[in-house]
Parts: sequence; C-alpha cells; structure tokens
Amino acid sequence: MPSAKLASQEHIIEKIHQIEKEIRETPYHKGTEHHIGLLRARLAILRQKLENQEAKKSGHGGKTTFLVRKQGDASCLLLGPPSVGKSTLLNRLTNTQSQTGDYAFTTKRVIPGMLFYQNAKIQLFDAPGLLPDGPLHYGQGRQILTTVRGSDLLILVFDLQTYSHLPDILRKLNEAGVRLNREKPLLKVFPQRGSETIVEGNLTPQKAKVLIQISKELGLRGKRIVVPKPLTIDQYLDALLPNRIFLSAILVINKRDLLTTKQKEEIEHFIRQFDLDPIFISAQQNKGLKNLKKVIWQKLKLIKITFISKHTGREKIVIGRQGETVKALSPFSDFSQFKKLYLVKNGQRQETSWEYYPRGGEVFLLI
Ligand SMILES: Nc1nc2c(ncn2[C@@H]2O[C@H](COP(=O)(O)OP(=O)(O)OP(=O)(O)O)[C@@H](O)[C@H]2O)c(=O)[nH]1
Ligand SMILES: [Mg+2]
Repeated sequence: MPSAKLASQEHIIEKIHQIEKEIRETPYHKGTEHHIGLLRARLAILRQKLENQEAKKSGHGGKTTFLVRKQGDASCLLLGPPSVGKSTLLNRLTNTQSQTGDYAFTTKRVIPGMLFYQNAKIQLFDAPGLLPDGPLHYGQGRQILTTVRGSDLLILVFDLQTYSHLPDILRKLNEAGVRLNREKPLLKVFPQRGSETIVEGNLTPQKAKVLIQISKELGLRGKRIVVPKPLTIDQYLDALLPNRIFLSAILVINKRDLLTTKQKEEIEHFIRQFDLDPIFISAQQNKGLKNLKKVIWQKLKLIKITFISKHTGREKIVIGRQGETVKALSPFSDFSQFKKLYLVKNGQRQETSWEYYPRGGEVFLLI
C-alpha cells in the first residue's frame, strides 16, 4: 500500500536524522570511537534501505528517469552547480546540442553526447545543475546518482562563482556512497558453520570487536571476514556495502577567460586541499579543451592498440584499458589460426606473449 510505504520511508528518513544528530553531538575520541562506528554503520544501512526503496519506486513506472543507454568505450558524467557551462562544454566536445542559457537549471535531464578521440568513442552525459544542499538520495538527486553509478569518470565542473561549493558537493557525494579516486578496500568473506561472526587480520582486539559488531549489524552472521590491511571503520563499511561507488574524478574550472592570474592561483590553492588538480578551460572560447581531452583519456586508462594479421593483411585498431592482456584485447577470437605474436617497434619485430599487458600505442603482428 502506497501510504504504508510512504510512512516507512518517512520513518527511515526520521531515523537517519536522529542518528546524524547523535553523531554530531558525540565528541570523537578513543572512548566513543566504537559507538560512533556503530552509528555510522546503522546510518549507512538505513541509507541503503532508502535507496533500495527509491529504486523499486522508479522501477514501477516512475516518470522521470535519467537512465540513458550506455554506449561507446567509456562514459563520463559532467557534474557541477547550475550555470557553470556544463552544456556549453558538452556541445564543444561532442556532436550533440544541449541547450545552454545564462540562467540556472537550463538543463532539465541527462543528455548524452559522443566524444571521438584517438579512435575511441567516449560518451559524455550532461546533467542538470547540482545544488550543494539538495539531497542525492531521493527525487531528482537520486536520478543523477544513477547516472554517476553508470559512469566511468566524473568530470566535476565549477567556475569562479561556484568553486567554493566544492567541499559541500564532495561531502554530498561522499554521503551518498560515492568514493572518488580511491580503490575499493579489499576484504575476504568466507562462510563458516554456526552463526558466529569472526573478523581476522592485523587488528587490535578493540578494533576487531567494533568490526564484528558492525558486521552483525550488516547481517553478516556465520561468516569469517579476513582484513588483509589495516583499515578505518568507514573503509570497512565501504568494502561491505553494495551501494558504494568507486569512481575516477577530475575537476574542471570553466570560464578561464573571466579569471585574473591572482584568482586562478587562489582557486588552484583552494582546490588542491581536496587532492584534486584543477584543469582550467574556457568552453565558450575553446581554450584548454585539447588538454582536457587528453586528461579524460588518461584518467579513463584507455589505450589504443593496432593489430595486423599477416594472413589477411588486415589492420584493426582496438580501444581497451590498461591492465588488459593482448589476448583480452585481440579482435581475433580464434587464436589457433596464429602461430606467433610479435610486437612491432621501430620496424623491428619482437616475439611476445598473449599475456603481455599493452601500455598503449603498440602495434602487434599476428602470424
Ligand atoms: N565567459 C564564459 N561564459 C561561459 C563559458 N562557458 C559557458 N559560459 C556561459 O555560461 C552560461 C551557462 O552555460 P550553460 O552551458 O548553460 O551552463 P550549465 O552548467 O549547463 O547550466 P545548467 O544547465 O543550468 O546547470 C551561458 O550563458 C554560457 O554562454 C566560458 O567559458 N566563458
Ligand atoms: Mg546545462
């Protein structure tokens, strides 16, 4: 029944507010670390519940959806406050025309465009402006979050007027489970007999106790959890909660044409505090876009490989990712037709293995 659902949703939101308040009001020190860790775990579980409910709701014919079909070799999302020039940038980089305007919220839904670069097709999504205080868990924010989830790279866009909102937007993304430029912490979970929960690793007894309790809150009973490296409570939650999103991100400052050298330096100084390197561009004046495309390519870890088959004389260009073997990248599924694989460098052939990891730009000859 919709009313019951609504009530339970309101109940979850109310509980979230209560726990947030308790965390805010509890001073953080050794004695309270345990308790705060548990509160954070509860908060994360409630947020996950809320998100699951929203997902169900939008699955039942929810009208507004930002789900756009993923296409191409990789997808990036342009995200930032209103009027910073996201749509102007999309139009410059792709074959799409997203409406631009000198008023906030010109863009009302996610608009895809395709950037062609180094033989790769990189999909860019233009999104509505994001306000630092709007929620990301429900309503329109949730739909933006869905697009974040479907992207390989987040391109945060700001300008002189808005760059001070960066910490709020980062916090908002963090609260929504989005982890930028970080690896997912590694844990191993094994089933075991009975309902006991065991957490093992290089941990103090106190920490192990907290992690066991959190694991129980997460419903991990009858499990043995191995923690290979020391980690914080938040990292432990990140490793176990399914709604966490680990994503590469870059930060773009648009409207460089309006900045004085001093303002540029101030922005740079401010942004660096958040472990991000600002890329200055002017979408309108077409400045800095060549560099931006290069950074996007590098951050996506895309590589371009050429394969030449001696049998057919055909040349095939493949777009892949760093960390993939030649075997995985090869456009030829039937390897048995080839006797040897060569790496061609400066006109010289060098025999190589199918397990070789290309770094990009290589030419392989198959005989
Ligand atoms: N001076 C200057 N103005 C720019 C630049 N890029 C965009 N603009 C202007 O900034 C205004 C907003 O541009 P949009 O591309 O619509 O911005 P948006 O971020 O998509 O805005 P929303 O869709 O409302 O979130 C427009 O008037 C653009 O012409 C730039 O590099 N320099
Ligand atoms: Mg726009």
